[in-house]
Amino acid sequence: MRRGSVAQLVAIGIVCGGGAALVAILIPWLPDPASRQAGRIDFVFWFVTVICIAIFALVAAVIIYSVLKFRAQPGEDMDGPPIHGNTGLEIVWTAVPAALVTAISIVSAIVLAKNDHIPKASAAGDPLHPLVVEVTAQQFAWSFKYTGFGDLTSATLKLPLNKPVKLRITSLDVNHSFWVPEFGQKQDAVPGSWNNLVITPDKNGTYPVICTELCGLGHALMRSRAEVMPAQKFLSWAKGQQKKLGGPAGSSGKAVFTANGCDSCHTFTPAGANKKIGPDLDNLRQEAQRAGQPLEQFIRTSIVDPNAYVEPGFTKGLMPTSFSSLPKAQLDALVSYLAGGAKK
Ligand code: HEC
Ligand SMILES: [Cu+2]
Repeated sequence: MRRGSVAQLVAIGIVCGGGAALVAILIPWLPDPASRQAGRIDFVFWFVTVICIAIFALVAAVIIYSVLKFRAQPGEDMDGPPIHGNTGLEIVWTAVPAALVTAISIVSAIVLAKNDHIPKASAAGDPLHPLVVEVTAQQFAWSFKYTGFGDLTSATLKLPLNKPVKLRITSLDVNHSFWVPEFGQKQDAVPGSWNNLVITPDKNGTYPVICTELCGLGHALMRSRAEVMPAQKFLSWAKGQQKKLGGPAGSSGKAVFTANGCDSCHTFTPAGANKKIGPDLDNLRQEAQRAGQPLEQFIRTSIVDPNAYVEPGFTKGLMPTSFSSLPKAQLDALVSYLAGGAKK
């Protein structure tokens, strides 16, 4: 092969590889990672992407060069020269991909093992190392329970910065899947089993929690938030929340309301809630009348057995049925809070 042809081949390869690299770099395919695990996964993505771009550049260069150079001239109708295999070339194009695929497997295996591993705590007795959170999915809501904090529950996933968190994920009904794009990993929520996911958030902020398994009518609404905050702030939130939820009935109703994510579907002015997926709870008095039930009884039944009476114009089965397992004191507090706030 003449030197001029090699230069042309290389030039075409650089143009193709450069174009592919720009597509990879300039388009924001993935959100910025907000956990150590996502950072490692990003590294694997780039490792594979660089290899792919190099191979693409090589293949594209050879194809484009051949199409331009060896095209049949007008009027030329001869067969090309007969070609036998090229042993050297065949060894190279078998050995190089084998080495690359092996390298990708090794890098991926290391990252997977690291991502599942919870390192030892630097200080003994750190209550946040690791923090265990039970994640319960159900049509169509998430709930997060902090077993180390008296089974405190929350409708949003609050997490301390730079602490490894062990999520134990399950479902009460059908298959769901837990996903925070910025944390980089998904994990199935399967009824009857507990699946683990380790996350070490390393950036303060609020990120979406998304269900990524088509789970029924309200699947697209099955969202929550993950809030990453400094460890100290997390501790004072957890302790304050424990106190509020355990407080005397009436004073804790609002805490129960937000801790269970009622505000993610309902409007209720005293709690500052303004969502429209469920009926407006400011109008509970008229709604109870329409259902022909006393106010408090109507509210209680609606919470523990939402499908017993379905407000006209709203979809049956959207409101989670798991609130029947709320501790009695919390349920009482919630009912009197809602009854007290319902407009006359
Ligand atoms: C995923 C969305 C969602 C969540 C979360 C949710 N609800 Fe509902 N809720 C609904 C829908 C939809 C209805 C209407 C259909 C029905 O009655 O089942 C409803 C109905 C109700 C009703 C009856 C109102 C009426 O006019 O019939 C009450 C009371 C109520 N919810 C209270 C609550 C409370 C308290 C919580 C938190 C513990 C809560 N809801 C959480 C969606 C939700
Ligand atoms: Cu779901």
